[in-house]
Amino acid sequence: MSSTMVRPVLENPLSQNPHLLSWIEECAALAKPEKIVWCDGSQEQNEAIMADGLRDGVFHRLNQEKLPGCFYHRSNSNDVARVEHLTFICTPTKEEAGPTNNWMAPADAYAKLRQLFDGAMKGRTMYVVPYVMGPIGSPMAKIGIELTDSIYVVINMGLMTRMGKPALDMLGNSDDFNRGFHSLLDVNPDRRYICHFPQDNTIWSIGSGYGGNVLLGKKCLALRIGSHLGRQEGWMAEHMLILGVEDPRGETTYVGAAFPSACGKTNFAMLIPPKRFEGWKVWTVGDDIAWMKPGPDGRLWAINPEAGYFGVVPGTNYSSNPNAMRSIQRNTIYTNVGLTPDGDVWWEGKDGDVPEEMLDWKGNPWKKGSTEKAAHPNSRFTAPMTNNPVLSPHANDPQGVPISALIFGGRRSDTVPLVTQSFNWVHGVYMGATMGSETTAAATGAVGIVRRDPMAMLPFCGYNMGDYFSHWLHMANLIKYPPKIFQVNWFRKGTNGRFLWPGFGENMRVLKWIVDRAHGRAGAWETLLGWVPKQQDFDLSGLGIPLEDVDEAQSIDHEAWKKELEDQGKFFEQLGDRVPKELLLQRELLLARLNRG
Ligand code: GTP
Ligand code: SPV
Ligand code: MN
Repeated sequence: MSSTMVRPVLENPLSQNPHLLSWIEECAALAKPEKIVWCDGSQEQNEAIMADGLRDGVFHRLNQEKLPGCFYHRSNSNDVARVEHLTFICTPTKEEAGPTNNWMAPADAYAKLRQLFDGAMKGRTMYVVPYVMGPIGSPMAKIGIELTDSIYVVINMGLMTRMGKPALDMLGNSDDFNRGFHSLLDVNPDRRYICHFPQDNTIWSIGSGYGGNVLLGKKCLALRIGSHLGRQEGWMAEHMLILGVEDPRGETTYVGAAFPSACGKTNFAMLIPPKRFEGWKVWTVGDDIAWMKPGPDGRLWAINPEAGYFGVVPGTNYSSNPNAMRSIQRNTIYTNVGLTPDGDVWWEGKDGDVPEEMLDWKGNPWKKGSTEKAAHPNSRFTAPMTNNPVLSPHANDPQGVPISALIFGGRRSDTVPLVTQSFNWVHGVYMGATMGSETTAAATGAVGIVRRDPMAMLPFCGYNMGDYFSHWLHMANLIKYPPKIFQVNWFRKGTNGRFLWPGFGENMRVLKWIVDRAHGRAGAWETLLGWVPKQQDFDLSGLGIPLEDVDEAQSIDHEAWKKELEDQGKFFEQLGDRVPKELLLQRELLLARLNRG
């Protein structure tokens, strides 16, 4: 850094780690904050920082009788979702980032962002946020330090990660930590970049204050940098929920499920089985991210690196997701929802009456009957996982949980059946790799467009997608008892545009078949796409919808699949010659089966 650098005062450093201190000094010399505050994670300090946030208007206190410990935040209206076009993987060569990622040469990215960071924190406080991704003491856990000038980030990191002193204790004097550097700058989309430097275990994020762009432990470290580390170290970082299904005998089976953003992970992870499934229970281990590593017993073990939920608010209610509702009644941050005159929150799809008037997510007056949405479609809650009534007793287990099944699920109005089991691991990897899904409000850009989103990782894979597929194939060699792989689609629609499958709690029926199959105790028919449930093995009693709808949700439309395979072919071509041959052959095989049928 420049020789004119002033040594900023590091008041009461909470660590004497020389690598950490010199890096903080370097960043502070660039961003020039007025003050540096170390976050220790204590309740007292969190409260003091929240008090500053309330004073500065970053947060509003909600009605503490209705929502104790809950606060409200509005982000800038130009800054309400992840920005995939401004997210970069900065590897030494473009080839390493691959055709699905935006790429900048590391030197260019550092130079460009250094200019933006220069003086970005003038007159502001820089918070040092130490955090652990993963249960404390887990051999799979990783440490990150985020330097940020956003109080919103500090408070959210406190809910989403194991934040504070334990992270510094775990780090000791090691140099092995993720270096995250974030500034709001002027929250201008023209000066907004989310840059990842996998080779340096470094993330620089500037110009945004929103979710996945700035809570650097989440998508940036746990997925983009994590996937890079996983490939090097023989594990997997996936955009997956983890749940445990307990059967009436008390046996719990763990599954991981990858659905793209806003496609049902939080809902599935907190599922309450319908009445018919008396004695069954679902436990949440995680709702967004899984780190999975082969264990000494030959099984695949998974931890949830996070400690909280950053969940989609609209559509959440006591019938769709009662456990989420119960999780957000206290100590929760609400971002970009509607605000009622009595300090309560509201969103489209909430239970109860629509308020006569309120302020919408932009702060504008809103009246009942308005055609504008009161809550932004990507409005979010941040809640500690300890609020969840069905939090798995293993959520803090350093060893994680053993995974018996992996599920891929996109949002598809047509073509993809309700549930299919792959023939084997390679076929399952092919199913995941070719997954398509309609885009949602979780990222800026058009909504409802089908795009290929391999393993729900299109926006999150930190290296070449072809190499990522190879890593998936390679993992089978490291796992003696690999999980069975399934594909689901909760979102298929009938001719009149309504969902054919009721979804939510009723997904338990599909989940039970998956669990039974994983244990080799349920029947299945072979179809050209894979194994599907036999009628007698798929419990539909008391479902309350016409069985023809279920048949339609499960149907295979050959013409639609021919089109689907064309699209998959184009995608593979776009990915280039790094796509493993096995996957190309899987597509050829399916095409041959289709053309014969
Ligand atoms: P991210 O946090 O963005 O990664 O999203 P997510 O995958 O956790 O999605 P979430 O569970 O928040 O669900 C997103 C949207 O999908 C909500 O509007 C839900 O109401 C809807 N949804 C979830 N599960 C189902 C389902 O089984 N059927 C239908 N029709 N909709 C669902
Ligand atoms: C997603 O978009 O997949 C999310 C929300 O989970 S964010 O943290 O913004 O990435
Ligand atoms: Mn997500």
